[in-house]
Amino acid sequence: MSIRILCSADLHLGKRSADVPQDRPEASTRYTWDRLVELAIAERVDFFLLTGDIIDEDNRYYESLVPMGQGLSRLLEAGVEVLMVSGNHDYDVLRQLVRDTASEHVHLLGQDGRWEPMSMARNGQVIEFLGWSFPSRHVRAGEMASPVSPGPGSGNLRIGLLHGDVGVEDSLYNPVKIEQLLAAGVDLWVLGHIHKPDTLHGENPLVFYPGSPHALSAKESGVHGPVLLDIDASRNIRMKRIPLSPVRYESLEVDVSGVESEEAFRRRLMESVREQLDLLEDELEAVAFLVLTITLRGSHARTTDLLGWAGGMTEVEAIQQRGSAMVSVRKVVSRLQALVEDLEALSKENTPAGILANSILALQQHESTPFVDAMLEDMDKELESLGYARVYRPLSEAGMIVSLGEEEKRAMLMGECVKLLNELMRQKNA
Ligand SMILES: [Mn+2]
Repeated sequence: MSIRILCSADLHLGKRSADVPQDRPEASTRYTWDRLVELAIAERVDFFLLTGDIIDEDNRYYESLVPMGQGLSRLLEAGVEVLMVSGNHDYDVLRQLVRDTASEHVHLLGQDGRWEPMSMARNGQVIEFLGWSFPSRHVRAGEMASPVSPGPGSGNLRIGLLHGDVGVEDSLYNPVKIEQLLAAGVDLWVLGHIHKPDTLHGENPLVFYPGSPHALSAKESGVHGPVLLDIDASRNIRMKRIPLSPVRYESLEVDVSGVESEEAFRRRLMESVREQLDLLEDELEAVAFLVLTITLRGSHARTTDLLGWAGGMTEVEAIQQRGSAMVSVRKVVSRLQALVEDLEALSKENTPAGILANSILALQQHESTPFVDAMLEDMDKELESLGYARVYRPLSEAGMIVSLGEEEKRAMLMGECVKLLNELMRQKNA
């Protein structure tokens, strides 16, 4: 008979998704916790594995206590065994929550940073679990002992649970070498910490990150949801991802070359959105909010007009609806080309247009010029002062201000240079 297991991690109970209406229940990870519990019960799973960062932080204790307690008791009634390990965010609070919601069917493995084995019988099979929990917020290289299955060749199915940063040597969050996992005598590793779903090793053992079940920001684009495993008596593992996240982030590129009017622009844009919705069709059933980052590509003489036409999109709650999914636009990014025949020649001119052309070329080629460096420096100053602004403090405290990477800053700057240059050229040619 087969064993059915639901795997998830990095729920961050207590957090809400960015760029969606904050008063809607679907914005909150608590919503997804309830869906996970329902799914485990509806799919009649034998085990529900949670590999760390289930709770966002210690200060989420009171917020998490009731939903956790309710969920765990529903799982208990349904006869589901829950096995967890804690991660860097919930190393302390998960221990306390599990103690307070005391149940003999809820197990937090490997407390105090020691590997803990636990055997459980189901459907005539014995399954040996092996888990390790974060003892503190930071765990550096070498601080975790390598996992070793107890006793050789029991013939039982062995499953490892671990939170950590596989393959990132200098990580503060338990850097683990994949070799350590492959050598542990375990048939299957369920990992936590990385929010993007990822399979690191296909079989013998299967090693994977189920990823977070609830997308929290545009950085977590793509499908998110738990993984359902069916393991038959001969150890064949069938793996199925359930796209459960009520929020989905995607980026969409729209080529606006040759779009001459606002009407044509709208048509091009809505077509692109529809095409993307068609592609995602099978994964939208549970999605309440599909949040797009739109990148405009191609070349266009009236860059400023174009960005004006695009501006209205980000101001409304939704631009389209597909089934239950409301489609919104969080941001429109310009990656338009300069509409100049010979940028190289123009860049030699000591004119405003020449300086802009030179800057665009430098930014494209990842080079720096005094002018580009000065603009980047100004940008840093402005961004820094924004961080201190009183109006943004609530966002900052909610952890919703995302800092821009070097690449992003350069790309933004290039967008501005192109916009200016195109405007200059248009005025010159008018
Ligand atoms: Mn983590």
